[in-house]
Amino acid sequence: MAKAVIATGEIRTLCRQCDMHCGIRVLIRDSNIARISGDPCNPQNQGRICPKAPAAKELLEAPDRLSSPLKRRPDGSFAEIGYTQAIDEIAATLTTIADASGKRAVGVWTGEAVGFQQQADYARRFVHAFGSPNYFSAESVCFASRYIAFRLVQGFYNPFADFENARLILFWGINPGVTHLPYMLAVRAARAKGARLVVIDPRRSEAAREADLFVQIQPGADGALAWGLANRLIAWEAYDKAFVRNYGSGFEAFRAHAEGFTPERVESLTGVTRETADIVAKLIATHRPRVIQSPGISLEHQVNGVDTLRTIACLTGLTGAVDTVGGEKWADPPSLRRLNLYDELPLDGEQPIGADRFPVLYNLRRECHSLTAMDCMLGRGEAPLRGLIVTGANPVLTNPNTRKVTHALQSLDLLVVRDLFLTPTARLAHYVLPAASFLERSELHIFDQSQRIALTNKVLDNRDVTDEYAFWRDLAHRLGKPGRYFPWEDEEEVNRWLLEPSGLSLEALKAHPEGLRYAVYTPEKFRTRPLPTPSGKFEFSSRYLEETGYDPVPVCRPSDRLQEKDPNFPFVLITGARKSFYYHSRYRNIARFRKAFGAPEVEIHPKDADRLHVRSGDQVRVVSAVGSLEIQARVTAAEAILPGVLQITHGWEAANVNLLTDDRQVDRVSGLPNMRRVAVRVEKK
Ligand SMILES: Nc1nc2c(c(=O)[nH]1)N[C@H]1C(S)=C(S)[C@@H](COP(=O)(O)OP(=O)(O)OC[C@H]3O[C@@H](n4cnc5c(=O)[nH]c(N)nc54)[C@H](O)[C@@H]3O)O[C@H]1N2
Ligand SMILES: Nc1nc2c(c(=O)[nH]1)N[C@H]1C(S)=C(S)[C@@H](COP(=O)(O)OP(=O)(O)OC[C@H]3O[C@@H](n4cnc5c(=O)[nH]c(N)nc54)[C@H](O)[C@@H]3O)O[C@H]1N2
Ligand code: SF4
Ligand SMILES: [Mo]
Repeated sequence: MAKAVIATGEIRTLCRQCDMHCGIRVLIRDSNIARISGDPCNPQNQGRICPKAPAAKELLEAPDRLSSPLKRRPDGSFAEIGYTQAIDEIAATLTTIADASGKRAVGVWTGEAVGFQQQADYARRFVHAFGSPNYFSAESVCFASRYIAFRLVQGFYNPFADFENARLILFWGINPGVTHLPYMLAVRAARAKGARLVVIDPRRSEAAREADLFVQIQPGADGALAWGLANRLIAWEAYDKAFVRNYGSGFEAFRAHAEGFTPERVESLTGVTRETADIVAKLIATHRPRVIQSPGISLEHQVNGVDTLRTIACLTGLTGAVDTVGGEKWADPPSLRRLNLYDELPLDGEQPIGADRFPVLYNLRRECHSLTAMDCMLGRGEAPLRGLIVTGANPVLTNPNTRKVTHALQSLDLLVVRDLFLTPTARLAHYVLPAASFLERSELHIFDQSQRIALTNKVLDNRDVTDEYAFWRDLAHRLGKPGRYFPWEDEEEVNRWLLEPSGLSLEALKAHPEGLRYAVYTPEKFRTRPLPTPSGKFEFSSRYLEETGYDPVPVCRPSDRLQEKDPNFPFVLITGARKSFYYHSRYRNIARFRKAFGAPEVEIHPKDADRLHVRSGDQVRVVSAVGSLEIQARVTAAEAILPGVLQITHGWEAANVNLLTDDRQVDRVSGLPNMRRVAVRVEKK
């Protein structure tokens, strides 16, 4: 049972149900959470929160929340088991697997719920200490393409948009009112001061409804549009020549490739009229350098994602918005200790899964390719993967080709899942361990935008669960040797150790849940130090990629063209457009949410619906080359989606769209799967 760490009062902390980490206030009465509201003192969200923040109370107190470790019986049912016994048995099986198939037959997998920073690093540290390079994460179906593209072009992977001072903001398939609320608040403030907003999306998203200009593009055609904009800026000589000359490399090759993207060709590749594309190019030319290119996940869920994102990253160079006020700023990282062990304990000679196929992913991110892991589990891959510990992820609902994912996980000798609930992934596990939620642990968070570090305050003590640190520590200690890599008693000790070089104390951070500034932003750092790219320059063309066997200039491939329709699969399906109430597979067990947004549905244009004699509420079957599912139709307004394009949000067990997505259609550089341009047909039931 969970009990608040104080009997009555208010605890200020951060919501960690998405990567925005908004400030929240948790009101405690009689040792229970009474209410969760926004924290007006937090500069990031200024008191505003999305519906998921107050719902954390219902989520953590949900009747189906796991309260005991479970072990699967041979008949598939689960029996409760003591935590120590579970750790003993898991450690013994890991040792058996390592003895039989080598240490790298063991892997760990972290998901969105523990992703990005400290919590994921515990898992990395564990598997590395164990002696295996096989670390997988949700990032290889999330932002790995953007990370790779921006690091290769600019050196910094995640420049943060200075919305406040921008004059023009381009949203490339991002819908932040739903997905990154604090960003949209900043955009609205900028627009109140006169900034323009252009939204590029095949659907008239919430963001598109607020935009000055909505550019309705065919799914997967963003690379061609970006090249078209580069073509115009170069032809009009309306780009930052001084930046390109002094800090760029490979521009001539880039310019030569841009020449091929004439307005006529771009119109035929994107479905965007040349007049509209010209308006966008003119807006950029007028407002540069205070122009922001903000790409969303849709550009990554494409087979040409890295190159599309490299082209967009290059536009920032053309506009001179690199590390500038009103453009895309680069944050300095804080001085913190690192939990990963790559420097201390190199795993030379250990071949990580997928590193041969996707060397750039491994070299830049030190993470393995999770889709290739499925083949390894099925005995069809380059090496055996026999044991896997999954935490904070639900790959059965979130990874492409669910049938294959399910078979792969079922074929393991050991699957351990740490979660709050018995999810479809957990139901396949040999052991399920109840995990601490974000209010039941304490961790550091970096806000790069404002260069602040914050610490989340633990709100609840819950003896039924273990936090991420305690779990990896216990398992490492039980395994003997790796125990020395987990010397800290608890996460508070870890936090103190991580903070030491920063000069900030844990006590000071506890007193300031909104965070403390660790550095002041200095613009245009490239003037005084080389860019952190291989050449030290802004790379319009990448020699590193060429040497690794890829195109040096970001190429817009024919596969990016409006695909020639296979008559069997005439529709293009976008998957995963987010809804504000849900987060991937989470929150479907909150009754209030299901009432507000009940059933999974396929969005369809009225013309297509008419042709198929489908009405809103009808059940239809959607079929791809990989699988099929039954789902309810919702006929949209005429301008809400392009004809021939459908949309299904992922994360529903009842109509799991990843039954349709294909794990073989991947980006050549990053290995990220195509989730936004899936060829399907619709059959009326
Ligand atoms: N409420 C909520 N918030 C979330 C999440 C969640 O599940 N729920 N998930 C979080 C995570 S992990 C991520 S990665 C982010 C994603 O954040 P976003 O990128 O904002 O997310 P999406 O809603 O998937 O996509 C935004 C828009 O892209 C459009 N789109 C689809 N295909 C294309 C295309 O080919 N080109 C263009 N230009 N647009 C296209 C869709 O129609 C959609 O309106 O959201 C985060 N925030
Ligand atoms: N078709 C399609 N599929 C997609 C996408 C898409 O757009 N289309 N988007 C992809 C993207 S961008 C991403 S990031 C992935 C996300 O993929 P996942 O990370 O697999 O997604 P979640 O559903 O968020 O899974 C998180 C799990 O962690 C549990 N959990 C919650 N809090 C905690 C905690 O504090 N500790 C632990 N240990 N567990 C916790 C939740 O109950 C849930 O089961 O999905 C991808 N899948
Ligand atoms: S946007 Fe919503 S879920 Fe994300 S941190 Fe803010 S309040 Fe929490
Ligand atoms: Mo994501």
